[in-house]
Amino acid sequence: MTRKIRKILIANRGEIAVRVMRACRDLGITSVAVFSDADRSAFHVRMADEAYHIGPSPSNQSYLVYENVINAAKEAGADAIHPGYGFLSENAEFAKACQDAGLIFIGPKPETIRLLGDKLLARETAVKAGLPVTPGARLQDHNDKAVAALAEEIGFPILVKAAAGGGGKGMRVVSDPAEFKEALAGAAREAKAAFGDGRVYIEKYLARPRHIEIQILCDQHGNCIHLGERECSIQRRHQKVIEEAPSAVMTPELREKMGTAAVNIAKMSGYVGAGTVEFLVDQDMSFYFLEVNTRLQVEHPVTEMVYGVDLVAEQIAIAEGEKLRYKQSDIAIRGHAIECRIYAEDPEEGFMPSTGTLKNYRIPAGPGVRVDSGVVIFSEIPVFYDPIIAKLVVWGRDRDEAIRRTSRALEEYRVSGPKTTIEFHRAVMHNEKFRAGDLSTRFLQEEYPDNNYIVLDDNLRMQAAIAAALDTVARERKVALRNDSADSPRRRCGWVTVHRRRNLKSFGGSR
Ligand code: MV4
Repeated sequence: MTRKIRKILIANRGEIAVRVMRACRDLGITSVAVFSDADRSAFHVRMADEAYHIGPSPSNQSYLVYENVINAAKEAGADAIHPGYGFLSENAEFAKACQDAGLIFIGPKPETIRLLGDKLLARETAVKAGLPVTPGARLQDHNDKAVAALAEEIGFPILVKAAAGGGGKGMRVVSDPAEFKEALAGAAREAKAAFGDGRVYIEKYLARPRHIEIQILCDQHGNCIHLGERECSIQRRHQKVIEEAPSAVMTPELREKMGTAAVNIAKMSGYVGAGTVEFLVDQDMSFYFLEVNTRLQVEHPVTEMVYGVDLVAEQIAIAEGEKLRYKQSDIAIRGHAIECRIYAEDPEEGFMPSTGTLKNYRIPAGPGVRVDSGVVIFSEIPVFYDPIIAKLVVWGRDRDEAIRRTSRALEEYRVSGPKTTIEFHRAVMHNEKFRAGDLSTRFLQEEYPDNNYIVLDDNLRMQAAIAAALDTVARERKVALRNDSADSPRRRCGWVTVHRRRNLKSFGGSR
């Protein structure tokens, strides 16, 4: 059964709301924004065809109040709701409420969201579907002597995880058997407080894995394909910072194996829509199922760029009941893409959110460059939400070209007002381990232990010295213009020497 979608309400804000609206416009679908008090004149509101106010600034009084969102959709006469990421995107109750209101929820079925949202049930589904998992177990009774025996059998270090967890909450690493009981109780208590669900389980702890995830697309007719992997190891405090596709260590054989595994758990769970299957990959390239994200992810554009697929357009087609337009054999990778998440955070102050007005904002462009921005010049960055302001996504023929173009694009980016992570990304693009593709989830901790990423390498030190010298000379001769306003002293590299020539012949043309 197919049902044409004419109007979509986007239950989100910022760059992802804008991203979904662009797909709507490409498809001739009317887009409806929702907004809180703080977002009255936000970019996503200006980009929409229509907009509805849904409450005060705090998200638990606006973007998270699903009755308000559904009422707006009904009032607008929308056919469907796209939840973006975060907010209500993985809320099974919300997906069900959409269904009950006669609205298409652009995502998996409520039952699938519920099943995979429970990390323990997801793990058990993965086992049933034949996916490798790290040695581990469900725990019935924490005081059971068998539990201690089980831990010994698995071997330390052991990781205690919360069934309701995600994003690292309710996790405990245990290296010493003596600390085991206390860790179990602590994790259970924390999980109970955070999620109202104190169930925990244990797994063998991998100390220095990569985080690699597989993108999947499944239609309502039982067809399911994968679109390769994204390498997401560069993260801090469970927040991804840089992602890329493909992974520098991937082989076609391993991609095929991991992709098939992802498709298998999708089929086992009755998956419909776009989704992501996360894996940990060990130094010896063994991979282990981690969890399934039942939403469009922040980092989806790197997959779009290397596979030439519009994932949001595919989500919409799937929601309309269309059959997948691609067979697995149609999916071919081309080149390399890197995403830098541009956060309004101050790397020099421990990545504290930095709010205020964007007094200057100029985004890069040129070959291979895509910027998914949620803001424009003079936008206000509110304190209430995730501080992501844009994603810089860059394509190259190979990883090396993608890195060089990313560096160039980062140089071109201009932001004044709030502090951003742009400088931080510039440092990583010059990092030798990064350039070698030598990554793990501990990359940032190991490379920048005190957040002191502003360690100039020889090349940058030289550039800075030359720029400082030129600066002095330029000031004396009064022939230099600063090419843009920027707050960082490192941007002295961006001074331009302007040669003014007195005796230029006029060619008669007007300028
Ligand atoms: C692990 C692990 C090592 N061993 N499981 C972190 C969040 C949650 N989704 C699962 N996580 C991990 N599970 C085992 N058996 C290490 C992590 C982990 C991690 C995983 C992906 C990306 C970043 C991470 C940062 C710290 C820990």
